[in-house]
Amino acid sequence: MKGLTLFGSRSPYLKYVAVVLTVLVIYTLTHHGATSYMDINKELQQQVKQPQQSDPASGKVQVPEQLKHKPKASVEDIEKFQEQLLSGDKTGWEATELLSEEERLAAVAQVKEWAQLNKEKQNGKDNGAGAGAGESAQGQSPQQAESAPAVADAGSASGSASTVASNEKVKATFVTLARNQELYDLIKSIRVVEDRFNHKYNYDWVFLNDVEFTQEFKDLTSAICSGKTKYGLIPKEHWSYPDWIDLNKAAESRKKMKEDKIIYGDSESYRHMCRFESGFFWRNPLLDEYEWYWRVEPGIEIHCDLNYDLFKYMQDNDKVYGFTISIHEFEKTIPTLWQHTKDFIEKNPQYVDKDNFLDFISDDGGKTYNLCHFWSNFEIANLKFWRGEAYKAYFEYLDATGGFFYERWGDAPVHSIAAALFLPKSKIHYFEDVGYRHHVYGQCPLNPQYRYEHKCSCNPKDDFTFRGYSCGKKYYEKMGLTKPAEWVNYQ
Ligand SMILES: Nc1nc2c(ncn2[C@@H]2O[C@H](COP(=O)(O)OP(=O)(O)O)[C@@H](O)[C@H]2O)c(=O)[nH]1
Ligand SMILES: [Mg+2]
Repeated sequence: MKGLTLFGSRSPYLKYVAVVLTVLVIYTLTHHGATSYMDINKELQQQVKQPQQSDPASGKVQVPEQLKHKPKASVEDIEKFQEQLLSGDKTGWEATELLSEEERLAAVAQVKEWAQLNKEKQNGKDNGAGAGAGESAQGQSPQQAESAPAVADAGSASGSASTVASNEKVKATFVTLARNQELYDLIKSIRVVEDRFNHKYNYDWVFLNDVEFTQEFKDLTSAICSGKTKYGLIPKEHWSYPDWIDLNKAAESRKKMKEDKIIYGDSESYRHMCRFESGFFWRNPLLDEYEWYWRVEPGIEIHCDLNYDLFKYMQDNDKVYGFTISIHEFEKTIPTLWQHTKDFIEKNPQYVDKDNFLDFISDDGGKTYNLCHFWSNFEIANLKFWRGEAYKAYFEYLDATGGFFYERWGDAPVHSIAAALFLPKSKIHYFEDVGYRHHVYGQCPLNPQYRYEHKCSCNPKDDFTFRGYSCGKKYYEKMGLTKPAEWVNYQ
């Protein structure tokens, strides 16, 4: 083998270089605390097991004890080790066999010189002179940056914002609207959300239903949730026909939509659900104490470990609305939604943010809606947005038209249009790092290193982001984001 030939040769120069390099490698490993590949792996495992903790004083995430650097080897330790190594003592390593006496003495002299230089540098630093000179840069080298996962680790991204982070606990909760008969699909979702995320943070969970939850529902969900659980019966006025709705007209519309084979076209309860999610869930008194929510539906999956606090990320980075999947709406469910939206805006131009994201939802400057929306079965958002004047006025305007019943407006396009128009686009956050699935559509982070490090269980071939029916490509383009390097293979 080539390597052996090299060591086996009598070329004094190469052997000498090999020994000096070995010395430097050993020094680097011991001096910087990361003692071996095995140790790094152990540390990574510990990191996963350890919940992130905030320093009450600064609010910053603390480094778990196990990850703090081990005591550094002193220059003296290394010198001693090298002298032993080069002395001809054969314990451990037999490199000296390769050296002539002359070469050995030259190597010893070299190590001594190096040790002396290091001591001088160290003394200089202790005296405050030349601090930082010769220090390795704190940031990533270009090479490291290149090999970093293409999926931004929002955890570390939020690190930059930790200077403005408050140490108050985020006022956040999960919220789930569900039927009693969905219990067994739901507990699978809760289990995976807990395992991938919430067992580290113990956020509360609010359950809402238009009928009383069964005792079994409460017992099982309470057993799985790590935070407090709360169960709410939706008041009638949030889940019924408003008095201005013509019930015959609504029934006619359902009949027609059924004939046209529109999904949920003939369902009354689906319409109540969409209207509730649009205009009322955030008014439920159980949510009053919270500022943030994460919506979870029965049957969803989370594919990857989430090793940072997503709520805190949203809060610290001044975000308002977070999503995972964006998709086109079925046009036949919302034939007049955009016209009503334009009418509302004409009457209330003050609500449209100057840095809005209209580009994402319209391809012709607002003339028509391109049907793109954020899929609302996953939402991490600030309740203040729905509680605010603009959204409340918008919802009430839409509700008065009867479109939730005469057509079949979904809460997803309603939420998305509002977020795109009333928020600056910088407040919308795409959780590209959250592996997620609902029904047939899913998101699977495309970067293999990310999937490996976050123990993802998804197949990137199932990622929907860049497929034709998705709005993912448009989102990246209109938000000015760089697509993951792998995207071309998953269109
Ligand atoms: N309590 C209650 N929850 C409902 C009802 N219909 C739908 N949901 C919930 O509303 C959410 C969306 O409904 P789903 O059937 O999943 O609609 P899809 O995701 O659009 O297919 C889910 O969390 C359901 O559990 C209903 O009639 N009563
Ligand atoms: Mg669903």
